[in-house]
Amino acid sequence: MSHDPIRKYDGPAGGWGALKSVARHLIEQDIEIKGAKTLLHANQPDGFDCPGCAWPDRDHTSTFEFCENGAKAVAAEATKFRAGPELFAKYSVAQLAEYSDYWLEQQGRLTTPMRYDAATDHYVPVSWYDAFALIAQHLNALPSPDEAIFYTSGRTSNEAAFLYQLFVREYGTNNFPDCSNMCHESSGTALKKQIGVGKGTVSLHDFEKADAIFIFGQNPGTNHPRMLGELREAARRGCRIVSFNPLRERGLERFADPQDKLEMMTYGSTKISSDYLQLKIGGDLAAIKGIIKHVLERDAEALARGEASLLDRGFIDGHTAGFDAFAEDVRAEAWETIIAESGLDEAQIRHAGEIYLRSGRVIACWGMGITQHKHSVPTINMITNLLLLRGNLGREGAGACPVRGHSNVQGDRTMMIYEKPPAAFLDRIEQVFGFEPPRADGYDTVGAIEAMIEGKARVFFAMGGNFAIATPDSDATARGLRRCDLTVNVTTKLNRSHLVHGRDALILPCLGRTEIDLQDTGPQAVTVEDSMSMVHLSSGINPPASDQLLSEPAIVAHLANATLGVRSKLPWLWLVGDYDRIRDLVAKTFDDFHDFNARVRVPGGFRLSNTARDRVWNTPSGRANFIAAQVPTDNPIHRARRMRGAQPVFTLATTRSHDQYNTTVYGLDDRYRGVFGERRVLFTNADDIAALGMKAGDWVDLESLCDDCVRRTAKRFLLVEYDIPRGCLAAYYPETNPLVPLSSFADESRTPTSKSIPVVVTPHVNDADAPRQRDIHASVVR
Ligand SMILES: Nc1nc2c(c(=O)[nH]1)N[C@H]1C(S)=C(S)[C@@H](COP(=O)(O)OP(=O)(O)OC[C@H]3O[C@@H](n4cnc5c(=O)[nH]c(N)nc54)[C@H](O)[C@@H]3O)O[C@H]1N2
Ligand SMILES: Nc1nc2c(c(=O)[nH]1)N[C@H]1C(S)=C(S)[C@@H](COP(=O)(O)OP(=O)(O)OC[C@H]3O[C@@H](n4cnc5c(=O)[nH]c(N)nc54)[C@H](O)[C@@H]3O)O[C@H]1N2
Ligand SMILES: [Mo]
Repeated sequence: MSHDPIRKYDGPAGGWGALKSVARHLIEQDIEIKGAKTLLHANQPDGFDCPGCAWPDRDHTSTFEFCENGAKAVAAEATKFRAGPELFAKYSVAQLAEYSDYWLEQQGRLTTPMRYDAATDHYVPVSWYDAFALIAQHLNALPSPDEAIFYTSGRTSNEAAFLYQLFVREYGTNNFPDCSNMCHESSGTALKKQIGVGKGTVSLHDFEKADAIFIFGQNPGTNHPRMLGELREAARRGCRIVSFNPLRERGLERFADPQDKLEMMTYGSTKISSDYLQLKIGGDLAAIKGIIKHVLERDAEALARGEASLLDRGFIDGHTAGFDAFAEDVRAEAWETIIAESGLDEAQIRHAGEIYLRSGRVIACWGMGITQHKHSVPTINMITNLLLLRGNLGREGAGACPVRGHSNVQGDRTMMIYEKPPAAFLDRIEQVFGFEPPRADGYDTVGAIEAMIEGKARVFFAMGGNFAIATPDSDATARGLRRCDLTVNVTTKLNRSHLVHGRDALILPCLGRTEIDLQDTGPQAVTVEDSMSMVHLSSGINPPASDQLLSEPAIVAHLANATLGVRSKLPWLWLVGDYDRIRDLVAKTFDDFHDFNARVRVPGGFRLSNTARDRVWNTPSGRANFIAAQVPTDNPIHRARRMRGAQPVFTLATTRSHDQYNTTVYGLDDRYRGVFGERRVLFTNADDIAALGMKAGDWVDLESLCDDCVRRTAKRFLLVEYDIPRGCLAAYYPETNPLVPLSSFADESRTPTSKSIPVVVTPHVNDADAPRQRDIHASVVR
């Protein structure tokens, strides 16, 4: 059957499949020659930072590192296609909304500022001058600056982010929801209170020295393909790689490096994970606590035999607090609970514990499989507890590695795109810039949606991203956005957020990373910070997609100028004439950025300080904290199961396919998972399919369960048999975002629980609610 969307994929990750896929994407975007040249400048000293992901590269000076998904991100930006005024003249907003996210993306780069015209339901061209005047008029008419919201996605450069937060704070609010709120907020929250810094502690060098790498809830084959290169090297020298993932992910199993001629010629590959633990969705806290329980039991036995402790007692005594209470809590947790909640058996957990004990240096990596649950913060605390036991923090070859998503999401936060700015930073702003910044905390992503729904926020401005569908509870978010007086999106490509808009709406097209950014004093470079705190320059090499595009820093400067005028303390337009001037202000604001312009020009850039890495603990106790946590047995999933009795309630994790970048759908395949030409799939255990009385290939509807009694459904998904534990399901985001309740988020970090949604599965009913379309690949908001 040639149209069957499900075909088993037997190859490794990478390999010829990756090369073929890149060639196809370049051809599809009609950019064979320019595209190939563009690719050679990704992550080069004189080139641009790859807009794909935040994984670092060797000193940012290495020879070209091949990355299939980086290539797709570059191709998507360098495309020949244009979404210009003709497109908007041809289609009304209502008509555009009928098309899928994939189709919207395929229209190409935005070329012209556009303003929504309610009379015709079309976007029409607007001058930059009028666009800024309109925003200024709305902002200045608000009774309070706190009624405006300023979202940021993670591609924004340090320079743009710094100016943006400065403008917004001078305007008068800390309403900075950002994509981080939905991403690694749980990591920042957990690490900050535990080790005093909210970032990872490792560098690439540590990957060369580690004896074991534990990977929790991350799919590097798709989302951080360059990480596979490091893992491959590590595996080859005998480092144990232990993966914790409910799904079998090909990239964690085998990888063929397209740069290795022998591996390619012989169709060979390298085994990545030495051990693969298929735990239940949300089972990580239990599994890690079990590993720790094993370690403590073995340590007690060793001590009883009169042998040396298996823990790093010197480190625990000299650097940590709370060990005794923590150990007591671990001992009190029953193995039965650990086994039931992790979905692993005792032998598997003890086996992982043995690997940990036998490895001198251990790195723990994690991704969205860890951060998007109700209990994400304690889970990350548990990962860190595990590291602390044997001093696996702040020394070579060991440490914590939350693998960041967007290419500058970490830098944006460093620049204080943050709704809860610390007082010391605000004091510094006041001292350096002479205005009084607002002191009250602002809205995060969930808070911003609630405020819009309640009418407490009336202007929504987005620096990048796709707020309408990246956020939880798509219908609720749409209601909020539609209540606004004005919605503005600074973006490169047409997306759903342009179509779910306020009474007034603007689309402001900006330059991408790959493009030459020409200002008064010549072409400009921007800076970004990768997942391991390295800051380096990025300069575009392609001519802009249209001569009407402005850079993000220029957009902020013009907006500030239009809104604040003579009220402002800053010479906005002068600042963007030369980005060195912006970097000088960054240097004055953050001590870590001293001599910014000089240091960032050293090839490879520089690394920001990280106190935890130096074993200095910026916590109230002055020490690294062991933090005890119960294995949760009363989460929304447990409650939903109790309520439903006999009807099976599944735990749904929403995840990325191989052909997407968050809400950007590049293609309809998910090669490594064997899915082709279809996105509405539901990965399900074969026994669960049988127990439902259904068969693979049937279409089903999903309804999520939440105690707020709102009915949330997502319709028409194809049942696909997959190697995943019973009771667990996986499907793609953003199609499943309507199922994530706005009120369901992680404790402390408020990250939406998009990896653990309680759902029931029923046969598909073809009613008016099902995605109609032109488009089965579905707009999630209609
Ligand atoms: N090509 C590409 N690259 C990307 C992105 C993209 O969309 N496309 N997105 C970027 C962004 S912003 C981010 S944040 C990162 C995201 O990169 P990842 O962190 O890899 O994100 P996901 O694909 O959402 O899923 C992660 C993995 O978690 C597993 N998982 C689900 N639930 C659980 C659980 O309870 N426990 C465990 N242990 N595992 C679980 C899933 O099976 C999946 O393998 O990638 C970045 N890079
Ligand atoms: N259910 C579920 N929901 C999730 C997640 C999940 O795993 N499951 N993951 C969450 C995570 S980790 C994240 S980070 C968020 C992502 O949320 P966002 O960051 O809001 O979404 P993206 O899809 O990355 O944004 C894509 C859009 O950014 C614009 N863009 C691209 N490049 C540029 C640029 O250089 N400048 C500007 N101004 N715009 C640009 C394009 O117009 C494109 O349409 O989604 C979150 N939502
Ligand atoms: Mo992310």
